[in-house]
Amino acid sequence: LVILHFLIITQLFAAAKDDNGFCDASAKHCKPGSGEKFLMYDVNPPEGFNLRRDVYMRFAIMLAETQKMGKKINWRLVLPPWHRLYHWKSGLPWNKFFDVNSLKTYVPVIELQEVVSNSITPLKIDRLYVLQNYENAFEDGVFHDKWTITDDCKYDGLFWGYNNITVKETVCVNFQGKISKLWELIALHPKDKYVMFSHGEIPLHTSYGTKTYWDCRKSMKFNTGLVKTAKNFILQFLNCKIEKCTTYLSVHWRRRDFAYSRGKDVPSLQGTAKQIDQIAKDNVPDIKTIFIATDASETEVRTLENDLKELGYKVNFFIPSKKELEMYKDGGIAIIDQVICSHAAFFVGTHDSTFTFRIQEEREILGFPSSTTFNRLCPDTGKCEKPSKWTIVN
Ligand code: GFB
Repeated sequence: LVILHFLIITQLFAAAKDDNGFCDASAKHCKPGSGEKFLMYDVNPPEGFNLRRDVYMRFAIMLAETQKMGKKINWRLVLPPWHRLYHWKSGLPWNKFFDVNSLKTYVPVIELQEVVSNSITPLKIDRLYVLQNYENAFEDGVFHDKWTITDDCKYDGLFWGYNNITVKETVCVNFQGKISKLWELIALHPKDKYVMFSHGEIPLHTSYGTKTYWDCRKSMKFNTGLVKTAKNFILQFLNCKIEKCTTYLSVHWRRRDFAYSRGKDVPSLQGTAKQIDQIAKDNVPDIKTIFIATDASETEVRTLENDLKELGYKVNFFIPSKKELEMYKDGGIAIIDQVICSHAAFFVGTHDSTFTFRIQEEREILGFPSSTTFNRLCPDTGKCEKPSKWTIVN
């Protein structure tokens, strides 16, 4: 195993030398055509924004960790546009939502549209690895990290709607285990310059919850315009101008598909206000201002708002103007909701929602006590497991 690992790393560095020219971590000195290589990936189309953020971290860490192992290697991670998300309508670059310069402090990244526009000819991906799960993940009752090249798969993506991207060779791979194992596939063809993995959600984190994970997570700062809009709202409606507010309680109330497909994990519409009231009384009895982030329908929103008002609360939602919606899109509005939730004195989320997880991480980065962060709405009756606490490691 050690020999195999050595061979792979040697091949990778040999390939890097062939191409001469390296990216530094900030990717400022990595000009197109200078020999850099591009690592591309996509995610199963039905997956939402916040799981995709997690998949980004897996790839970013995969690259950063390899860079740390010794010499610099000249790979850049290509940021896949937010294309045709199930919950959103349009495909957008990362800079709409994130501070891409901050991402670059962790690993060299580049927007896909830059790669495409920097390429003189239509972009031809050297190898597209279509990842798929094994039929039986627990052969002999054990989950082993492994991959097998097969001859049966279908690429179900659309290259993010770009019709000038093509592929030289498609390789079908059954894959399970840690993402760092993808280097073994890349090493099979060390001369490849553009390598893409489809179904990037299949490989697992190498270091979930570790310092490495949090270093990467901290670099995922939001677009400054979105943060500014959220902070203006907090100042104007929630009466707070500091990072750790003491003036309001926030709730992420996930509805839509969760309301019907996860009824056992979430409260009923009628039960929600009563539960928020109890949580507020038990934890922040002096607070009478509530901020609600939600994907609920207009009718559900009005019902909850009225119920909470009857219980004596001032209720706030971020309702974008037409211009703001046009400018920020659904994704930007979701981020503004997350930022507002993350600064509250106390936060209550929805069980198993990645939208909630990302708010909890943001609060860990801001330094809130974890008792004010890892809280959830419960079903009206029955069991209600406490949320796992993924606390920050500095
Ligand atoms: O982000 P996400 O993966 O979280 O998907 P889950 C939910 C999407 O719904 C978000 C919208 O990206 C938003 O567009 N959304 C949800 C919200 N809550 C809010 C909110 O409070 N405010 C705003 N503005 N928008 C996953 C789904 O959802 O759950 C998968 O993405 C699947 O498709 C899975 O359904 C079960 O992890 O909550």
